[in-house]
Amino acid sequence: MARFLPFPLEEHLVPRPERPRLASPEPLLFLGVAADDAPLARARVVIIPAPFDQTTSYLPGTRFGPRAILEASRQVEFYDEELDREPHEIGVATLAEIEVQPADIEAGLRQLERVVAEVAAQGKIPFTLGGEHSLTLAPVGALLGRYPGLSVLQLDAHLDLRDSYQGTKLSHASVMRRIRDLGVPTVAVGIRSVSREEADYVHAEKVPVHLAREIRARGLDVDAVLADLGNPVYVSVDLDAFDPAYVPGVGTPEPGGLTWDEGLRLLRAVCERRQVVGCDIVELCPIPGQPVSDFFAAKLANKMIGYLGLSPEPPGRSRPSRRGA
Ligand SMILES: [Mn+2]
Repeated sequence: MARFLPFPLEEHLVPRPERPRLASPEPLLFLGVAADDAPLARARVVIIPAPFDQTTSYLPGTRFGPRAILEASRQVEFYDEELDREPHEIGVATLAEIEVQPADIEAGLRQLERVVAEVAAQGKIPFTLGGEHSLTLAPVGALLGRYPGLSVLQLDAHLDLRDSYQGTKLSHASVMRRIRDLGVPTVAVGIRSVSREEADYVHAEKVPVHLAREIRARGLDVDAVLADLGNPVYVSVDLDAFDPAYVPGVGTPEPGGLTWDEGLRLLRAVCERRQVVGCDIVELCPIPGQPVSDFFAAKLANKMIGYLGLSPEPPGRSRPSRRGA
């Protein structure tokens, strides 16, 4: 027995490997275009990732939305065959993610509002990637100061016109009510989920609503939507406006939604015929292992940037002189 002892246990340990250094995460940039190639100074569109996820009521996970869109955007083709151009050539810069406080929605909204206000002050178009829909209050609030005649085009399955939901007035289910409280007219397209309270509000306030059911029955009447819209316009795209067959990864999926082509036709028309001064794509709730929704959102963002290139420029924007000062 004795010959087995003593046995220095240390010799029996697996030698400690050299721990490989973790690569520090690269900042995610839209389309993967390097910051040197897309400087903020030359950007007409500024991407603002905003991972809000505090009031999601069905499926949480929208905090992962912005990162998933930026990841997927690296696979989006630069060239757009519809427009015969590369949309990013108008200048696209990507900012760092907005810091969101889990227990303080208002702090995150204030930060987003400040960032959007600064982007707009520089004559650029703020393009927020969500994140849950409650975030839209911040960019609309920020832009309202610059554009008093602002109106909002909302693509959505839900009206989001509840006075409050689950105890908060800042819920994603109340965001359009808060925006209308600011005196901003809203036009809703793709709606197919309505509460009794919202139906009563729509009738009392004469909110223009283009129901998905009517769009399915008679086709999408782009002229009718535009006739309801003022100028300039903020465009808020809740991905659940589209049918979940196209984009299942959303916080609150609803059957019977818009097609990809209907959405594009409407977005192109509003960019061509109105001054679009800001926009967002919200409510992406990525499904692990199933990137179709992430890619849908990323490609939609790139299409939207292409259409923004067709939109009249905001007043006061000075193009950098090629000859210099
Ligand atoms: Mn919705």
